[in-house]
Amino acid sequence: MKLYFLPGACSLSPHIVLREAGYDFDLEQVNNQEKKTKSGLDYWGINAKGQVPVLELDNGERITECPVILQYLADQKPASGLIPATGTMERVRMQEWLNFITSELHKGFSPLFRPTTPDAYKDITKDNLGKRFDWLDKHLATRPYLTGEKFTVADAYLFTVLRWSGRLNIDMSKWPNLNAFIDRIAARPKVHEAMVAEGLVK
Ligand SMILES: N[C@@H](CCC(=O)N[C@@H](CS)C(=O)NCC(=O)O)C(=O)O
Repeated sequence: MKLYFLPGACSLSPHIVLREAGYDFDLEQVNNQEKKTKSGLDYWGINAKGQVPVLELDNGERITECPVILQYLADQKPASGLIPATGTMERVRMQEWLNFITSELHKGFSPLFRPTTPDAYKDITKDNLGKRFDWLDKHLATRPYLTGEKFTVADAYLFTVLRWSGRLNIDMSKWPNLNAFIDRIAARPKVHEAMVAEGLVK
């Protein structure tokens, strides 16, 4: 399979999961300005939504949307323990996390990346994110990972979006448990490998 990605973007989360689950996979970097892949393909032809991530299966079928790709990857490798089984209450809780991360955090950050967003709106956006961070910080005060003692796909996704605070100069000192979470996930060997492969760290 192949993952289309932008370095450090939300596509880092399926990239981490591909490595954590032990997949054999290819990576193809996308140039977001030109909407071209590194090998020269028109990215609009890969994903008509123009966004990463796209997971291309060996049969050519393509899957989009972070939470869906994460669930697909983990479901194909149940032994990896990266997601609870479908139909269980634990899976419902996992879906709550993925939905929260995608709608409240991932898309909560998006206006901060747009050069056209007015400063006043950026301030409101940061306030809103701060409220979510307050709650998350309390949650992570008593457990190392979102659902308890085990790393899951939700942690890969949360780590990916929380990393953006550094790029956006959001002062995270108010949320020590979020900082500890970021450090804990970054220290995982497969996460480090993914970040090296995307050129985010040496
Ligand atoms: N709903 C999509 C959103 C994906 C998304 O926001 N991708 C961003 C990077 S984090 C992107 O490709 N942005 C480039 C663009 O929109 O032109 C998902 O969950 O996968």
